[in-house]
Amino acid sequence: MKSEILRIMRESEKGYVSGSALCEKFGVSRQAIWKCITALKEQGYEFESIPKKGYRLIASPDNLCEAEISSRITANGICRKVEFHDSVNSTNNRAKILAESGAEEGTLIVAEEQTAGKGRRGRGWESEPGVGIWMSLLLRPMLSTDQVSGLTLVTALAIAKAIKKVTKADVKIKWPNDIVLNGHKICGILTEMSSEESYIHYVVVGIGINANTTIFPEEIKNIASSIYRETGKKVQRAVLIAEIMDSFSELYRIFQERKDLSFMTESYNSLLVNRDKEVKIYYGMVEDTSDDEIEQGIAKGIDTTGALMVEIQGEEKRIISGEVSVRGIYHYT
Ligand code: BT5
Repeated sequence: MKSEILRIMRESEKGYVSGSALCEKFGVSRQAIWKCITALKEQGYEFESIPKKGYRLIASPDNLCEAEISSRITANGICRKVEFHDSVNSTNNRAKILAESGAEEGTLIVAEEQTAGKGRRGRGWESEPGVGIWMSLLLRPMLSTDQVSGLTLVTALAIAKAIKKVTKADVKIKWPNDIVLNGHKICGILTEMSSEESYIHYVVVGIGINANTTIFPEEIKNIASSIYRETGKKVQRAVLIAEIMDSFSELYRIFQERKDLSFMTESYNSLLVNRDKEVKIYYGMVEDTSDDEIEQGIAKGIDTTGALMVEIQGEEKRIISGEVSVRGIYHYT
């Protein structure tokens, strides 16, 4: 009921919603509505209440909770259900458990803190509470297994568009799974799949965004940053989550229809941070691999399958994600 009350208040044109209208809508007593409003106030929401007019929402805190997120999610988009945790080991792990027990596509797991956030290939992901967006979306896509890596690119573009819309920040994409701002990593994506031969049981798309982080651990302080650190403006995390769900819904629908990325290669490539720049390709995925495992070339952009085209000694080579790590020559990007 809390998320519905918030949604109704946000959508109400004049801003005021009468207590009796809420009672009627939910079929409950005034006392029950008042209790709900009091609980919301305790969570940091501020309401103005005027006799005969009703309640008006005047401020929402940046606290993540099920009601705050659900009340902002668009009804006909991909996200059907939000499960919120104060703390969880990894939202991807939680999403996988739910997927195994039959949870529907569009289940979104969001956590305030992850105690064992994961990056790719066993790497860790710093997920301190109160400042980030740590979430995973469960998908049951109508795609073949070799098209699934495209979902990471679809997600990256959706996130970049949403961050641009909400914050106006000039974010870029580092192929295949990072979003960068001013050359620093502000977001990473971890896509995991469960499949059998060519049949996909489910895909979990994990998204980690440093929204309002101010301090990073020593090991990542040179590469990582947050939207807040780069723009000086705090992000209301639930607003950004809802915007990401909106932009993802649209791109995901088209990708499933077309089965390739031709519809978005242009917009993706226009945001590619190392387009037309020199990159090193590390075939061992680690940056201290021997010289014969490294190639150098000019990144040209993605093709319709999502592979990165790199010009190496005059020839274009398709680099497939999952096999390599691509870095700039002098810098993380
Ligand atoms: C990624 O891996 O970038 C994927 C990160 C996905 C995190 C989300 S959070 C919600 C969901 N649940 C999870 O458990 N995971 C997903 P990769 O490209 O392998 O990058 C990992 C590397 O990024 C680490 O080895 C660090 O160097 C760096 N790193 C760790 N934490 C970071 C942070 N908060 N911000 C920026 N960089 C970080």
